[in-house]
Amino acid sequence: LTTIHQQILAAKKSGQKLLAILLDPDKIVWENLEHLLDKINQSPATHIFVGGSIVQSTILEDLIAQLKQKTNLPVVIFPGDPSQISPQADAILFLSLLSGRNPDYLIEYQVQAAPILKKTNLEVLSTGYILIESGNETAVARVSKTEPLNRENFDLALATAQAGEMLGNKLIYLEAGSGAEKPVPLEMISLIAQNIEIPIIVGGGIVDLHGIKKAYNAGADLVVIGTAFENDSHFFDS
Ligand code: 1GP
Repeated sequence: LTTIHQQILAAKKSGQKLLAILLDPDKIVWENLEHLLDKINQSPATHIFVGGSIVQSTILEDLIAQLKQKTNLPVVIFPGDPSQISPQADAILFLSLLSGRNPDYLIEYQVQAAPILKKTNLEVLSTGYILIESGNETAVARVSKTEPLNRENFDLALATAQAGEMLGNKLIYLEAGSGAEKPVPLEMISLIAQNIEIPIIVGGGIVDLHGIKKAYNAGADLVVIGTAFENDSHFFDS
C-alpha cells in the first residue's frame, strides 16, 4: 500500500510528469457531470484536485462521492478554508500560504483543521503554498488578504520555497492563481527546481497543452489545470 506522497516521489524520481485537473464544486454544471467525468477519464490526468475559495460542504461531499464512484484517480482536497474537509477524499493539501503574512493562512486554519483531520483517514500532504504575482488580482490574493510575491524577485521566491522545504513541507506549490493572466515564470520554476529536493506543483493561468509542457520542462513535477478544462471539456482532446 503506497501513499500519494510516495507515488509523487516515485514519479519525480523516474521523470514521470503528473497532471491534476482542478474542479471547483461551485462551478460544476451538474447536468453535465456524466460528460465531465467521461472527459476526465479520457484525459491524461493523474490526480483530481477539488476545492475553491468559497465552497458549500454539501456540494463538496456530493462531488467527491461522484468522483470516487466514477473515476479511478486519487482525489485530493485543495481547500480554501477548514470547512472544506471531506473524509471521502484520499488526501488533502495541508497548505501554508508562505508568500503571505496573514497568520490565519500560515497557522490559524491549520490549528482549526488538525483535530478534524485526525478523525479522518485522509493523507495529509503538508504543502508550502507560494502565490506569485500574475498580472491580475486573483481570488487567492483577495480571499487571503495577502500580497503575492513579485514575479521578478526570483531570490525571494527561491528563499520562500527553501524555507518551506526546511520547515518540513512535503511539496511546494507555485501558484499564479486561478484564471491568472500570466502563469508562474518558467525561469522562476527552473531556479527553484534546481535548488530544492521536494516535488513542485505549478498552477494558475496555464491555458494550453504547450503551457503544460513548458512548465514540465522548467522543472514542474505536477501541473494543475482548472479554468482551461472548466471552460472546455475537450481541452485534452488531441
Ligand atoms: C488554481 O492553480 C490552479 O489554484 C489552477 O489555475 O484555474 O488558472 O488553471 P487555473
